[in-house]
Amino acid sequence: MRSWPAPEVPNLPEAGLPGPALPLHLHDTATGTVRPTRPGPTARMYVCGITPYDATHLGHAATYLAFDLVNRVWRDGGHKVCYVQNVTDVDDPLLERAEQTGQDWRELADREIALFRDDMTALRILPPDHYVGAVEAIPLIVEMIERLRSRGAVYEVNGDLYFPISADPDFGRVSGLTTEQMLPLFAERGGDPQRRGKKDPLDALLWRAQRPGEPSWESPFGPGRPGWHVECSAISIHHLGMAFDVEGGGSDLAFPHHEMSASHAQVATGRHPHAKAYVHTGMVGLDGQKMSKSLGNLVFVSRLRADGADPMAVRLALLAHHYRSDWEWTGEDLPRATARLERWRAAVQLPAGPPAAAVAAEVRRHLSQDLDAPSALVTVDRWAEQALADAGERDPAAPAQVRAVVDALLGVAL
Ligand code: 5CA
Ligand code: ZN
Repeated sequence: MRSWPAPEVPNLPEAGLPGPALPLHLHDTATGTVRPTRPGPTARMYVCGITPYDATHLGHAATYLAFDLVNRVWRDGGHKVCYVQNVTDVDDPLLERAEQTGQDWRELADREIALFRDDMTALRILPPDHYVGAVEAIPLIVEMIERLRSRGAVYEVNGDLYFPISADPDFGRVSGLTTEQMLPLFAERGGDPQRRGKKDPLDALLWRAQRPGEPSWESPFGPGRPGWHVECSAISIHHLGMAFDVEGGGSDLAFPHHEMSASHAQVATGRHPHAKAYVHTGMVGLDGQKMSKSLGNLVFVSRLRADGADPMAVRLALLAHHYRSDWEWTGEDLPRATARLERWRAAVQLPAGPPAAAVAAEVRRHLSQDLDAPSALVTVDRWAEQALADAGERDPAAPAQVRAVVDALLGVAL
C-alpha cells in the first residue's frame, strides 16, 4: 500500500552538532523496565496501524508521534531504520461501521486511509518503509496459518480456525497479566472467551470462515478472512524477521493483541522473542474517558487543521505530554503550544543566539531516556528565552543550528 511523503530530516553532525548521540532507552512492557535498545546498523520497528473506519484522532496521532521520535533518535545515532506499519483494512469494526452507514467497506477504508496519510504528512511523521494492508497481506497470513498448522497449533470450531495458547510456553510474557486479568480484557478487545467448542477461553481466532454478506478470500482451509492478531504477526515477521527491535502501539494493544501476535510468531517460527522490546503509549482522553472511535468522544487532527490550527502547534501540544502517561486533551493544550511555537520561531529568526551545542546535547539526553519530550521542550524554551532576552554569549550560527535540532529530533519545522 502507498505510504506518505517523507519530510526532510537535517543531519545534525553536518549542521556542526556532532554529538555524541546517546543510545535510546525505552520502557519495555514485557520486563517492566526502561532498557537500552541495541539495534544493529539497521534498526527494525513495527507499529500497529489504524483500523480505517474513522478519522485520525489525537490519541492515534500521539501514538504515531511517539514512534516517530524513536525513528528520529535512532537515525541521529547513525542507524538506518526499517519501519513497518499495517492497516487493518478488513475487520469487524470496519465492516460494522460500513454496514451501519450504508457504505461500501472498501470505499470507507480508502477514504479514511487517505485522510490518515494527509494527517501524518501534516504532522511531519516519518512514513513507514513498508505500509501494508491486511487485505494485501492475505497470502502471507495464509502461509503463517499453514506454518502454525504444520506445528499442530491450529484447531477448528465450526469451520473457524483457532490458535491454542497452550502451544506457546511463553504465552503471557508480553503483558505479564494473570489469566484472571486477561479474561475481561480479551472480551473487551475483540476476543470471544464465551464461544463454545474452544479449548481455552483465551484461544485466538486465526481464520473466520465466510459468513453471508461478509467479504472473504479463498484459502486452503476454505473461504474466509483473517483474524486480527495473525495479521500483525505475519506482516511483522515477513518484513522484519524475528527479534526485531521494537513493537509498538497504544497500551490497549499490550493484551491481547501483542501477546497473541508474539505467541503466533514464536510458535510458527520456533524462535523467541517476537520483538526485543514491546513499547506502549498512554491513552489520550477527553472528558474523563479514553478517546475512542466506539465512544465517539474524538478530537480529529483533520478537524483541528480545517479550523486553522498550525500542524506544528498540534505536534508541540502532543509532545508536551510524556508518551507513556495517560492524559486528557483540554482547551488549553493548543493555545499553549501555539504560543510556544511563536516564541521558538521568533528566537530562531534572530541574527544570533546562545550557542546551540548545549541545546543539542540536552535534547539528545532527554530523548534517549525513554523519550522525555516534555523536558526536551523545556530545554528549547530556555534557549529561546535567553535568545529573545539578548543575554549572554551570542553565536550567529546558533539560530539555524537550534532550528536543525528541533527539526531533526522533535520533527517540528520552525
Ligand atoms: N488496527 C489496530 C492495530 S493492528 C488498531 O488498534 N487500530 S486503531 O485505529 O484502533 O488504533 C491505532 C493505534 O492508535 C493503536 O496503536 C492504538 O493503540 C492507538 N490508540 C487508539 N486510541 C488511542 C488513544 N485514545 N490514545 C492513544 N493511542 C490510541
Ligand atoms: Zn496490530
